[in-house]
Amino acid sequence: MKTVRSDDHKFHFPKGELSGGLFVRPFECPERWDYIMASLTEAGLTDFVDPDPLDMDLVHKIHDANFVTFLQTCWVEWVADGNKGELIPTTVPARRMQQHRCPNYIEGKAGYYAMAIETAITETTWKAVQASAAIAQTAQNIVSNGERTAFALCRPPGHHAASDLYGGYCFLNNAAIAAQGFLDSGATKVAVLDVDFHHGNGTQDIFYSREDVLFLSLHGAPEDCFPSFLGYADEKGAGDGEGFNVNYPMPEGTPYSVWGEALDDALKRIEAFGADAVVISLGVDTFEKDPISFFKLTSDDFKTYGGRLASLNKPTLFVMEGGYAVEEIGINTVNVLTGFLGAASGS
Ligand code: SP5
Ligand code: ZN
Repeated sequence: MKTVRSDDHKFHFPKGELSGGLFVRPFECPERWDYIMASLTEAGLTDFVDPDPLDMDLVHKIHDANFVTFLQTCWVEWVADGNKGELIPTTVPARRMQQHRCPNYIEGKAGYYAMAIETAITETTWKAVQASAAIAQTAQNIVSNGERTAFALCRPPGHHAASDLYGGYCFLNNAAIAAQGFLDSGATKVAVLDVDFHHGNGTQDIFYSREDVLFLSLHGAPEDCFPSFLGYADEKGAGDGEGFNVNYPMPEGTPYSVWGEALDDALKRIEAFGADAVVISLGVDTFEKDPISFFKLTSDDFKTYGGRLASLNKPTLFVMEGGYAVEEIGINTVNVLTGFLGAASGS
């Protein structure tokens, strides 16, 4: 299987993340990429490919034009306003405020576009964000052109980014861009299965009113963890999209025996939907030792469920999302992929 990757991920590395009342070294750090690359190499998955240039028309099918302009220009405006540190907003549109009026000044604009404020933006963030989205798009093209599977080694991740929202370490929604790419390349129905520990609020929101993309997410219950304000089981889609959004919120301590049952249900629904292609939002922060999450999957469980994903027998694109137990992120990610490849070749 091909892995699409780029050294440009290194251009996004803020010094700080707001966490526990401190400005800490970000959990979403460049070494995550290094460990994944090392484990891919060790497993013999060395078919590495550079991304093609980013197709901005495709990005604009998923993201609001003013939001994209904000990402492109925010750093220059932030510095021009006399700010010395990394870009983090202090005010956000909360209940009964004017949440649809974007301020003119940069700190207000950043708050307008933020869904969380832990995520700092730096001078070179946009460069990394573009490469990450290009990786997803290139890997999607590889699968659309006939490969059974491909791995988009995206960094920064994307599933918390909505049409006009960034945060949760995400800026452009790589998985959503790939799903749209599949449709534009001839697929009629695409399923996005989000197995990151956190609810894929951005992907859900982007496709909430659409029947051509089935979104399913297995995650920590929103009343107990990030992103806190979306991901309940009764969010089932709206309008034409009604019935095409499926959430599996689960409590603290959830082991694979329970998580795997939710996965089986999700796989049945993808089958019944008749997806032509499947995008896996692959976060490995469901791992028992993840520092910011609370599920209890073991490294072996990742291999097991990789095999389950292959049983769908559909063109499958893996898009990297979260995972913060840095020393084990490589082995856990590669276990999903080798689990998939082992079962795929056996079927
Ligand atoms: C892509 C992805 O996985 N994004 C996750 C973003 C989570 N950011 C905020 C998490 C706050 C967690 N606080 C945990 C404190 C643990 N003691
Ligand atoms: Zn996550």
